[in-house]
Amino acid sequence: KADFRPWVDQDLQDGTETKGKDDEDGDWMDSNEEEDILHVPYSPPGYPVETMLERSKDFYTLMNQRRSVRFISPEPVPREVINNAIRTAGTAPSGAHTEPWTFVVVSDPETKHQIRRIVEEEEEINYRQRMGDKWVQDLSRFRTSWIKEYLDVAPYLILVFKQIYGSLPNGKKRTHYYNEISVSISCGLLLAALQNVGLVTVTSTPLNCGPQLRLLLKRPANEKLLMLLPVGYPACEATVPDLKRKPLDGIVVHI
Ligand code: IYR
Repeated sequence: KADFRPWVDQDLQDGTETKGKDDEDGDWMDSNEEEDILHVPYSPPGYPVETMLERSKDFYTLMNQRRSVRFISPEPVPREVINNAIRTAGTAPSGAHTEPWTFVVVSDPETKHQIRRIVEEEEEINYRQRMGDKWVQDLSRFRTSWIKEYLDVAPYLILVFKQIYGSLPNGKKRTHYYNEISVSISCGLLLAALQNVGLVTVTSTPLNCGPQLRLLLKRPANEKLLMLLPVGYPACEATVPDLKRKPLDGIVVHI
């Protein structure tokens, strides 16, 4: 019965979805306890076709310049820019509008260093043992490794947590439907918002680091780390692999 959760897509189950003993008990919110919502008219801005074409091209051009960057400048970035990017991420749609995300922004150098210690220790084991030869070989052309200087150097580390359930002020729990895909969408918006202001990041998903990082950052048990984004200006000596993207006819099927 506890395992019947059809809103968790099979493909998105990663083990961290499994309810622990702690998650089982507790009072769950009933929908009849929720307030009713007023429905109001909605009329967002529209554009003439010409403008649509131009805007679609401009936005594509901007986003097509986004790259995963692992060489980040220590130069400070205004906190309000980061806050606005996170506000944008928080506009993502979510299952039953549960907004199941927490963005932890770390700028404290000591905490960044502790994060680096945890990530590098686990990633060394990942590269040497857990990932296996094939995975490590598949990555070799990207020149990644377990050494992650950007974790000390980037002015901000944004750790994105998915809340696998909600905790309401009345102590009751609320089901967070589709929490993983909801937070993943918000990460996509965050990447776009950062690109829009000329900042860079890399979508790192540190394998096996979630529990330790959650404890370090004093996050509650209903939160699981989904992504770690180091954010800043690109270092002037930054390089990226010369990757090509699939053309439109390789990714679209019109029927
Ligand atoms: N998480 C590791 C390894 C890694 C895995 C994939 I798949 C990549 O596209 C890149 C890296 C790391 O961050 O180094």
